[in-house]
Amino acid sequence: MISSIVNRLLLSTVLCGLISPGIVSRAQNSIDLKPSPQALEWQDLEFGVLIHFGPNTFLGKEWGDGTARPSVFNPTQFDAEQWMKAIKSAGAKYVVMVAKHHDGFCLWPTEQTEYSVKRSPWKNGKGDIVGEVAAAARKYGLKLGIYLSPWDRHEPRYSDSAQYDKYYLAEMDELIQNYGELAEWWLDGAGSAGHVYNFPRYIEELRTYQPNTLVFADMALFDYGDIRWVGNEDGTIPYENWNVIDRHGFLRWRPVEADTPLRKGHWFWSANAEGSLKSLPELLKTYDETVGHGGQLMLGVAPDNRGLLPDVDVRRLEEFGAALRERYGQNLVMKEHGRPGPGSSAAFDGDPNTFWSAPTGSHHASIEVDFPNEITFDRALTMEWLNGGQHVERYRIEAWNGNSWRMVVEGGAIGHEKIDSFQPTTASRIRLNILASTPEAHIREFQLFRTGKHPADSND
Ligand code: FUL
Repeated sequence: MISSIVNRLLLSTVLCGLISPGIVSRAQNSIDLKPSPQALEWQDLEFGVLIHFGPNTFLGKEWGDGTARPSVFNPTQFDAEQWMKAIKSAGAKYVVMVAKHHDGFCLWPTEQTEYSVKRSPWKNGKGDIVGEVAAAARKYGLKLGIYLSPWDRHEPRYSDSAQYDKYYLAEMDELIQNYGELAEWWLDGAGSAGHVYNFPRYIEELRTYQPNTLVFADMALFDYGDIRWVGNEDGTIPYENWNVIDRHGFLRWRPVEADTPLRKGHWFWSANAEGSLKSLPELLKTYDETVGHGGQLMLGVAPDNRGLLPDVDVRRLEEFGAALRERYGQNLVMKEHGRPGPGSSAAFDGDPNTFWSAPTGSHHASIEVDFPNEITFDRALTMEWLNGGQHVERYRIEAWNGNSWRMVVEGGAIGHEKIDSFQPTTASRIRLNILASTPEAHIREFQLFRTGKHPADSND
């Protein structure tokens, strides 16, 4: 934290030094940066699912080398609605479909190559996986995103950057013009070291047809994606998590997404890998360490060679959704008739569309809720209203013990959402004490729960 404050001061000083005294201007620093409306909308989605399906599914591979014959692609029971139903049951809000993985095989009937579903036996070459997924996602109220791998191990033009840029752009044109509104464009960095892509041109094309789509990218691949990769596939976002970061000399609001597969080590389905399915406690821990650290969870699911999500995966997704609803569906502030202190009801109303604001320009403030009867709670969920920027740097959750405020838990950044878990605490007065914010804190929600599950139990 200290280092982040020092960095901000240093940056402001450096930038101010560049401005001549006569110019009335304000140096840009991280607290001045605000998210776009598109970024805010995307951050509210919180939980997405990434779908891998293709020749690899039929060959038990993770990375195809581009030599698989299209004839291997033949799902006999393909049903995109079965996928969406299961994904929806987990509580996800959007899906990202891998339209082309590194093997170069296209899951829509593209005009740009013969290496696609058109040459497969599936639906006699008349099928369109991307189209069916897009329709099913819409039917189930899920937003759609697309992953189009830059690295292409099949396409001969890949060895010529300029030629390949044209090819990628033409593929992209089909995907951004024919499948409705896209929430996210996924640029996977794998395999691309040393290859030069014309990303500014790709983004220009994307923005022309899809002005509201956010671009996900590893910063090592592409300097100015809208969403940053967390840097691991373990399903954890290191805490603290700040939305504004500077990588190549300019600050940007760039929220983080953590992608992790439902089956450990498997983005694609392969036979006899049920043992790698993550357990429910593992998934809940992942949720708390991604969404609960103010970022996005992107969970990978893999339909099998029938074209269906395997039954065990479907059940695990359903259990995950049910457990999340059980854990975070019963806010004690509402259920136990908590009475917010003066002026703070917007933070306690269970409605993330309203927010409480600390006095303008303040750096600390607190909000309190008291209950007609004592409550026992062991988890808290706090959300910052980010439209004005990310402000909270340090806070405590405290309980009144009859004489004084006792600390329950202490944290740094809040951001979109912070989940805290602690030993059960019983009290009738509880407060969120903002110890430091730059400038004033804006709190959308402060919720309390009794779950009976703690980090130490996570792997039971
Ligand atoms: C990685 C890829 O190499 C994996 O195959 C998978 O697509 C994952 C989501 O991203 O970089």
